[in-house]
Amino acid sequence: MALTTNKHVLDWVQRCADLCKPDEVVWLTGDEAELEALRKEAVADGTLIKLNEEKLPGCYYHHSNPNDVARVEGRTFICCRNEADAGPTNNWMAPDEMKAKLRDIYKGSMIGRKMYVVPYSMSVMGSPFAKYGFELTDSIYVVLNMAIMTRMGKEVYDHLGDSPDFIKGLHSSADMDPDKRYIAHFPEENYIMTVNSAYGGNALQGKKCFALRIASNLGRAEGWLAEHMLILGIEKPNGEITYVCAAFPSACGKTNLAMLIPPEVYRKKGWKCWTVGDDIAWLRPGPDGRLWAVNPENGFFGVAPGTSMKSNPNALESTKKGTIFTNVVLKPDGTVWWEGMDKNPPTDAVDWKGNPWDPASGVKGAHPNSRFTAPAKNCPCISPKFDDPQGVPISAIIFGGRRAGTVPLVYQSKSWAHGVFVGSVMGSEKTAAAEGQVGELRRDPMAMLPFCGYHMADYWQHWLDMEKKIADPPKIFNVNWFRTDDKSNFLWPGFGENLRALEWVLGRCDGTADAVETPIGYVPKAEDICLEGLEDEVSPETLKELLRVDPAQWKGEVADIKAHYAKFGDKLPQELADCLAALEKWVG
Ligand code: OXD
Ligand code: MN
Repeated sequence: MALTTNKHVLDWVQRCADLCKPDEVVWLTGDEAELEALRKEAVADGTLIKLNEEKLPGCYYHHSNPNDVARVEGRTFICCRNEADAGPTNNWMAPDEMKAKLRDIYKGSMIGRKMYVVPYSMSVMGSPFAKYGFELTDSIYVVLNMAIMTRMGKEVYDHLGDSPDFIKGLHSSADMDPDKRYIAHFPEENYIMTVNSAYGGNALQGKKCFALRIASNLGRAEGWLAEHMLILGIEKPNGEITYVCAAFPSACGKTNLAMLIPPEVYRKKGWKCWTVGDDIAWLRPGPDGRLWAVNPENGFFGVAPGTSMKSNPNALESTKKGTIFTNVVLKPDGTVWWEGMDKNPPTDAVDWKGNPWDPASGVKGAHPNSRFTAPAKNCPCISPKFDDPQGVPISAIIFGGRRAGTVPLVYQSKSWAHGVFVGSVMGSEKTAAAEGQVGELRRDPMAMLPFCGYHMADYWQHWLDMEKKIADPPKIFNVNWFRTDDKSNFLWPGFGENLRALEWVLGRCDGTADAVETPIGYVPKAEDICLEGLEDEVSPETLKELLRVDPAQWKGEVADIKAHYAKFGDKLPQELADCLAALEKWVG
């Protein structure tokens, strides 16, 4: 039975049902009894495997279709009326053309299935940040993941009332044909259509589709920012908590930073870290002139391989209850394993494809992009402000990437506009885990390359314009944990030790830390970074090397930034061109 009298919702759901022809339309409430019945149904039809209730209470396992294991950037489209508005970094298709294509695929795709109506809110319901959406889907797996990743529930109808102000989303698993897989966004209609994939980043529409691609458009129109950023609270020994946001391309340790554990010497002094978000931040100017952030999500969709008690105990702990594991190794005792969890691969286990797995075979048991979908509340260091409808005030925005040379451990931009420049040119060198040549540099502005729902140069202009709306803006920094020596050894230990660089960031925010001004920005002097307890691993000479700004290396950087900017033609904001010109003048 429909749970609303909202005509806009009812008409649209009816139109989708007429097209997809499900046997039944199920209006979900998000109540626990209903979700439990869906879990049972999913176990009965083989979609989910119930895991060991004693060791992993409320946890389930899912094998995906082997052809459906990751985001598909080549099949992700921004369908705005003018191609020029999508910009050079997005795939574009005219809305009518995409809809005609999709109509053929959706037509009758739910015959013999149910269509679930999932009401959900991104961020706490009723918060000034909250945005409401519906995902219509034929996949119980998608429903149960959405129930973890978003605030799902019938309360959405009360908050929405009769308003047409909601994000529409249609999803069908159809027949999982990868050649007919589409992740389509219609920002002018607040509409998301995804088909032939059930993978999180494609099909859990609240995440990348809504909270980044559609929300980046909403933010531009309404004067806020939707960013691919973690949110971390850092508590000093005096109890004061400072919040920072950080954006990194993949494979740069974003989840580890979001759940950072301070080094022992810091812990003993009373430093603590609090996770507000691990992937997405919505940022709005507050009445106090500061920039305030919420994490619009309610769970973590984390990469499993490499997550261990050593690398990220908080992430691992988050997966101990109420979690859905996808494409990891399934152990005979109904628990899970993945490469990098520990050094004891299980015997008699089943690999991500569902086949018996021999760890000695040399073949990986878990897919490299296998995932856990875990409730954020499980995280031992979840911030007490996680559910605060007002969010948290942000003191620093941190950009970063994986760079073997050139970019120092940490530096501060000279101004907001210069910080936008720093974000617009950030990039990362490819690791063996990514497609392409190892070491090849991919520029990934603000880590938004696959997620900005409109022209990237307009997005930079929006960032520049935001300065006028924030009387007391966060300071903007860049970090690089990955600088190496000439034998390719990392110079910096990373992980919890990164707090040492963050301490300098906090010191710059409250005016207590010193720096030297260089042409790239403010860089700490070696003595400004605390090495207490780390003396055996990082010598003062190594730290100097980590902080070195070498004009010869920056000359190559400037040439590469020029090529990157050339893609944006005359849309490139003048302030960013000026920042590049200043660097060019320096390197000669
Ligand atoms: C993610 C991503 O899964 O950025 O968060 O791809
Ligand atoms: Mn992400």
